[in-house]
Amino acid sequence: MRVAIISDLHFGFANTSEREEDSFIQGSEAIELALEGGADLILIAGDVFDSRIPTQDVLAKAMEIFQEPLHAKSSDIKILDSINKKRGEIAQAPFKGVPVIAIHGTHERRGRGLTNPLHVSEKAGLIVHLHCQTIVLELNGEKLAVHGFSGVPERYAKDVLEEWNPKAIEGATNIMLLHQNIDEFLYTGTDFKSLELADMPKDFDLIVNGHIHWSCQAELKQGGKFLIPGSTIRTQLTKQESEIEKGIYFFENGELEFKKLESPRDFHYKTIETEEGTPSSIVSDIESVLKEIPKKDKRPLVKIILKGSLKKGYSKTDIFITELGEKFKGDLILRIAKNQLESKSVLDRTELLSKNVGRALSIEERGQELLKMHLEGVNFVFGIAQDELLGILSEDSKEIALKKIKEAIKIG
Ligand SMILES: [Mn+2]
Repeated sequence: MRVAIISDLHFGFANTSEREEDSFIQGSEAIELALEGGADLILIAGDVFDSRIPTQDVLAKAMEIFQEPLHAKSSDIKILDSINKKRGEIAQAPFKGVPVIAIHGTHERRGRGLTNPLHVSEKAGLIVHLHCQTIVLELNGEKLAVHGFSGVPERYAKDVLEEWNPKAIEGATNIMLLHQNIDEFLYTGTDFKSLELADMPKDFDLIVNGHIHWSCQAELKQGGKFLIPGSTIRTQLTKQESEIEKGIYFFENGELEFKKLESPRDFHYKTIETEEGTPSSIVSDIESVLKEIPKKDKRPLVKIILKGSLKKGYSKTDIFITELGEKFKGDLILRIAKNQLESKSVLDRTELLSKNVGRALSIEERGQELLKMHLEGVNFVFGIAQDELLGILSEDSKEIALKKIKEAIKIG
């Protein structure tokens, strides 16, 4: 059985910006590569959508992409069995073509009982969605068990995984999908323990983790391979992202094979060091770097990191980034980071108050940090998880959030 593995498509990422079509173009290429590459089955390890409530336009575009595997030549995969998911709950339409099985990630996760966009896609008959569930498939006498562990708040990941306790199905190839932080691949610390490779269940042939956007692999001590496929789109313009290629994987006969995506924009990550620089000297340094970037039909992404110090009397706001962006708009998409530039200006000192400078946090993590900071300020005793509270707040249900906080205070 030839299995295609994709992750973190982030449909709808950078909506209403110059990159708004990228997630669809790259996601669509990923699905096409899987089909052209002869996949019998497509697995997606979460963050299919960039938001928990995508707009109808985003939903429609994603659904159009998911029509492709439905119309592909049937791979004749049969469902043999399922665990924690009733047969009647499994969408049948995907099995008329090349089935797509997906878990939801951090970006799609909603509060308990609320419908996320993967539930919607499943109800529409486009995909099979798994959360703490297993589906056992068969093709030409070969058995494959897919175990899905959708994204859960990091601090509960270990407990939820232990409670679910997935077991490898005997006589089958076993693949697990999850979408969490994994300690060994984290560069910034968290105040709680993430899952580690040692926490992965044993006797699995392959464990696929989404969430982390750059691809890497490891051999598990308890046996089996561990794969992070990486995202199909660059959502964070980090140095690491500039050093890797975007693509999908195939898993067949125990071997992994990488296929590169051709549609992603080139991404250049450049650091400019300056000592006692003036805004005009810095702008001319930036311009000379930008002039060296090869032109492409698809405008490359360029991230410039300014480091060093500004001459006394100048503020970072004197460096006119918008004008530079305008000037090079036809050739590239420019992002400039000034937060590593030292300034003696009082105005800029306020930026140092931002605790998160230099830390690669997702928007959700930033939200959680902020919420935590504020709640600590009022001596709030946690009877309710911040993650849950943030989830409720981001759904705009202030009344429910207040009710939960009041309940929590009573318990506390
Ligand atoms: Mn992601």
